[in-house]
Amino acid sequence: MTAEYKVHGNVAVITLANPPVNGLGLSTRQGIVDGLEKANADSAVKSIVITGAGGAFSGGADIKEFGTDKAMQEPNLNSVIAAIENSDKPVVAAIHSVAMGGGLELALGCHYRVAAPGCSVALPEVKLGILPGAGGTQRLPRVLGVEPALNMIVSGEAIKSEMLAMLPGQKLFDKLVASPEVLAAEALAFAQSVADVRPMPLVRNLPCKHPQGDAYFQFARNMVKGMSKNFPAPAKCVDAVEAATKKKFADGLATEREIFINLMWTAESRSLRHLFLAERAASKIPDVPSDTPKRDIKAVAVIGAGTMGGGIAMNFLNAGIPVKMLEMKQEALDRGLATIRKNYEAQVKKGKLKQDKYEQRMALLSTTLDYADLKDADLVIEAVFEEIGVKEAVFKQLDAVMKPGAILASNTSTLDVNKIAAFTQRPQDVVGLHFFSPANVMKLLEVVRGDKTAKDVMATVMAVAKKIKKVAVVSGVCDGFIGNRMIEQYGRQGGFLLDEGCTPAQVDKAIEKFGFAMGPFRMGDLAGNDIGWAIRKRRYQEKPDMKYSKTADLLCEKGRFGQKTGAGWYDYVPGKRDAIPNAEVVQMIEEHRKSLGITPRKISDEEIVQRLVFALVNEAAHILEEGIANKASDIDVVYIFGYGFPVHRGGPLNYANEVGLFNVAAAMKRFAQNPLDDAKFWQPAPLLARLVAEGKNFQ
Ligand code: 3H9
Repeated sequence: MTAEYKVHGNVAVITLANPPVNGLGLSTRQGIVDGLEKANADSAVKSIVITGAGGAFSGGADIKEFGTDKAMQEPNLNSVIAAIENSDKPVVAAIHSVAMGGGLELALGCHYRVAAPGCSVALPEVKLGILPGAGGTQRLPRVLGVEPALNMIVSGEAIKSEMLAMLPGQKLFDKLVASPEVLAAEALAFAQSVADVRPMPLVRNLPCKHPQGDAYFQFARNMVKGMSKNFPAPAKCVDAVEAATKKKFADGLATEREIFINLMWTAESRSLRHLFLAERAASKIPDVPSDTPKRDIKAVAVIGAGTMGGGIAMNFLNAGIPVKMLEMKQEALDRGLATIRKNYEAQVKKGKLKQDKYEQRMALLSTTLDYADLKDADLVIEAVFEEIGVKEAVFKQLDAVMKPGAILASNTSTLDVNKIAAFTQRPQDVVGLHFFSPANVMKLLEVVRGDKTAKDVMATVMAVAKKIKKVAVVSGVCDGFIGNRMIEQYGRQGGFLLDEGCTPAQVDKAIEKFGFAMGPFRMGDLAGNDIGWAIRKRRYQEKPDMKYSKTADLLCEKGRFGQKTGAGWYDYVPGKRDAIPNAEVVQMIEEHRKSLGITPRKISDEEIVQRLVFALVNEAAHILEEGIANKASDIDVVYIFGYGFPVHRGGPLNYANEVGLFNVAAAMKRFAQNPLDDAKFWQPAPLLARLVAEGKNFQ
């Protein structure tokens, strides 16, 4: 049982004890009901307190139970709340730290609520593609008022208990105690003080009205529609709260329940729930236990003050960690510093950063031209030119000056981390930290584990990633690691589609409609087409059998490198990012097609999307089988946080599972029949073929 029962004087205390966040799984729900029964049967008990052990009152329903029989098994959360409401003795919720989702709903079912300050209060179900399904949409408007409640339900954002306690007329908290330390004693005293009060108050009996009724809900609907185009849940939250204002409580509850169950089965909700768990699972490395000792990272050094180096430095400054930045020339340092300043000043201007915080961060930054000045850093990250000879020079110098135990990291996006490690006498301290540009904004961090990287180095960098608010995913060593290795196949398909009859705008539009933030050609223009060109030139030498469309090379030969040159696949007006289709580029593609003797055909959006996305899936299956990625969900996390893959589809492998792996493999076999495509690539990866044969999904 994951709820404890104790009696203090004449108050029974039921303590949720289901770490890490007292999720309301079946055994906890049963524990609450059993506790209530015991308390009601004990004549010495006059009132009841429900609270949570450890660092949470409750984080809500147990997300890991969703999709299993246990989620719906009685007592379900609504039955638990009904048992509280029907209790003969008053029930007081003693709320602290975290009261979210079903946890808050549980508290709203209690007769009274006593809260500690600093508690994060939220109905975050919308972030999982559902809505509160245990009365939250019906009870919260009754205690906070319709508008504040709807804002909380639609945004899912947490608000601190002390802020909520200040809302005029709020009935959420009966008492806000002075500090978390006194909560237990104050809740007991409160429970004693209300032991004989009859009738006992119930939130369900409070009125729920909005003075502007229909007009307000129409306005809310319009707002929500604009904000959440790929997700059904936010609009449904409005429906449920409207029901609270228009229907009897029991009928409103039934409406909420029906919507909750329908949303739970949507692909969008499955994707969001998958991502919630995937993001947290990514930080776990199978052979590196969570109690692995970590090295202390108190000071960081960054080699290179270019766009990447500056962005990397900002992450640490933002987290309060001092950074020393090294460059070869003073001018380069000055330029780097000026860019960092400019970035922070833009944030100050927008009101996102306070002036004093900006100054504090800049005060943590120092610069040097001398490697010897880096010797005391605990972690050094190299962000210099992507060329193995340059890396060799840097790592040899670092090896000579850095103190023993310092972690030596490379921000390489393509080079062999094992080779880089071998430039030093301490390969166990070398790791890849592949940041994504702009490094101060993008959440993804690929942590590249070399063959000799020590386990405590891995544990340390994963913890550091969390500190600087990155989502870190571990990759083994291979060309392009997880993300760029996959994107190369996606890019190749983009090229073949042009050869066969598409325009860049047609391809981009199709995949953007699918939900990608940007299609492959707009992305190429943003990143710089010359980068892909350099990689292809290398590939032509290394893998002469690999087939590529030549259109991208022709584009680069015209100097159309993308936004930075004002011209790429599209044209750009200086200072703007809008992609304007260019007739000459389209003509260039047509002429190239003609030169190959290809008659263009009309290609459907469906084929475009399948070829681009399934190319990612097939390469991902190879990556998984080779052990480059530890698990399928890691690959989804890489694509969601680093490559603009649509969140509502949950990442390429979750999407493939949703489509059905049999269908994915069948499409690949079809694509292999296309003589203009790459038949060899489209052979389903052995892992994929095996999963299809066994009727299984990517796990
Ligand atoms: C709901 O309540 C539906 C009801 O309306 C209706 C029901 C009928 N369940 O985030 P962290 C785990 S829907 C299971 O790194 P933090 C998490 O997986 C639910 N596990 O910590 C991780 O496990 P592990 C509505 C949960 O301190 C560990 O806790 N509630 C749950 O940064 C630490 O998580 C939500 O959506 C859960 N509900 O943040 C709340 N929550 O160590 C979602 C967390 O094995 N949770 N875990 O990887 C959060 O927002 C944050 O986790 C929280 C803690 C703020 C609680």
